[in-house]
Amino acid sequence: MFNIILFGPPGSGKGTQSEKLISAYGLKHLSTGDILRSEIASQTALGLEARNFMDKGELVPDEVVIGMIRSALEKNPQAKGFLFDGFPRTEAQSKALDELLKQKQTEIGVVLALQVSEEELIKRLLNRGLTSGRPDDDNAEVVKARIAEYHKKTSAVADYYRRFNKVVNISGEGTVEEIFESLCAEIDKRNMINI
Ligand code: B4P
Repeated sequence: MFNIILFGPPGSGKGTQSEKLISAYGLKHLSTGDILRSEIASQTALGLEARNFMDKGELVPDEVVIGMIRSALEKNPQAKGFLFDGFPRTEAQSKALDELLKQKQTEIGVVLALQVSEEELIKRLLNRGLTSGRPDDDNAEVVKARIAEYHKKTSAVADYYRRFNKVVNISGEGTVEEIFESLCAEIDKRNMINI
């Protein structure tokens, strides 16, 4: 099994690149943002709770997202590897993920960290807000709150995995294809042949 975390601030291209990576490598895509949006669309209790946080640009509580990932891992015993997109977002989520993977006798192979300037992030998210219908994208204050939340809680995830030498920084500026090639080069170096 080879498991990847695609890491970066909101708007850095995680969702965009994940789509390409899962089809190139046959990994199972686990995006906590996508799962939460689908819970909101189905108006489940979890979705209604999550919405209160997401609409303000805040992170959803750790126990909620960790529970979602635990059940997604259980539902996919045959996966040859997972691509985690938007998870983990706190140090507590990172530790919980390591524990869940350990129970499956596997681990994170690499954390690919997309680097994008704050100006570009704001531009991309507000631009997506024009068409996405996502309430967290169409308001500059909420977009800024998401970026502040990233600095306050999520950047610690990269620090955590750096202790295990698992983090590789990748420029997230340029064309989608150029960034995809840089990501693939790092994955290929790490022997995806093993999966
Ligand atoms: P996510 O769904 O993870 O949203 P995101 O970080 O904003 O999206 P992403 O980074 O994938 O977007 P992309 O760059 O692809 O989270 C949403 C919310 O859910 C969070 O704020 C939080 O409340 C909650 N949540 C999710 N996971 C959680 C967790 N683990 N714990 C707690 N809360 C959690 O796309 C951005 C735009 O850039 C797109 O329009 C795209 O077309 C464009 N773009 C991409 N690449 C580009 C490029 N190279 N050049 C120009 N534009 C580009």
